[in-house]
Amino acid sequence: MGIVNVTPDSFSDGGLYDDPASAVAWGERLVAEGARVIDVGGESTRPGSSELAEAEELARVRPVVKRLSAEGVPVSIDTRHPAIAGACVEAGASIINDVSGFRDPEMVAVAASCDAGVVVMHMLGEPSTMQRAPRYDDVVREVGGFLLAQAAVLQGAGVAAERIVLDPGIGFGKTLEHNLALLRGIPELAVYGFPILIGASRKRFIGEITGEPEPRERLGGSVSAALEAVSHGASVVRVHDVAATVQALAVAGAVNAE
Ligand code: PMM
Repeated sequence: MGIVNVTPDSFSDGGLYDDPASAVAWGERLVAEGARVIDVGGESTRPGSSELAEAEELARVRPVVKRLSAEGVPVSIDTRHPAIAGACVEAGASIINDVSGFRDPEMVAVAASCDAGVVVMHMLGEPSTMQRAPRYDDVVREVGGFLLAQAAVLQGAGVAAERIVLDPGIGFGKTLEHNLALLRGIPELAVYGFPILIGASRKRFIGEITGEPEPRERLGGSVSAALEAVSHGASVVRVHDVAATVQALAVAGAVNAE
């Protein structure tokens, strides 16, 4: 899954593709590099970010979703807002990626009213507060429990199990140790039978491990995180650097083909 953030302020690529034409061109490039899905987002959820006016978010993402979908690219819409999810599915998006994990009943209703895939992500609290001393007794068990409960809510509303992907939400209300425990714990999350998505690309924990303060300079760490995620059982990796990740996964796949 390649990332297209149509935002002026994302932590890792903010401001690079904040007009529709350059965002579409970037998405096309990621597809050429081997992305199978493009995740389009218009609201930064970085720690401390504030909620954007929905109209502004929709104006950013809709033309990008529409154009890429019309070109036959599978598009995922990264939003916490039901109206935006619904409008983007109508514009051609085939996946709803909700970083608040379908906690909003209206978001569940949107999912139930269409046939899009859904990514259920775990976040502790809200983006504005999530990194204030996050605490868990057993992070893998607690995150897994939340994801499973939300999958049950979606299924109860009529969303078939085959449409559901689970994501432990690397960096969303987690310390370095929590993020590492979740990556090691992917096999425990995968036993529920839903595919697991991991978004570790360029995130702060990579900076904490390596000392690299600049997100764009975290390519090696990001590729390593993607390889580890897949080797632990992730089915989808959400990444900024598609070419390098695809190449690394091809080699890892060949080595492990026996
Ligand atoms: N991370 C970000 C945004 N959306 N969606 C899912 N499902 N999983 C993630 O880990 C995730 C996400 C934040 O990263 P970005 O600002 O680089 O897009």
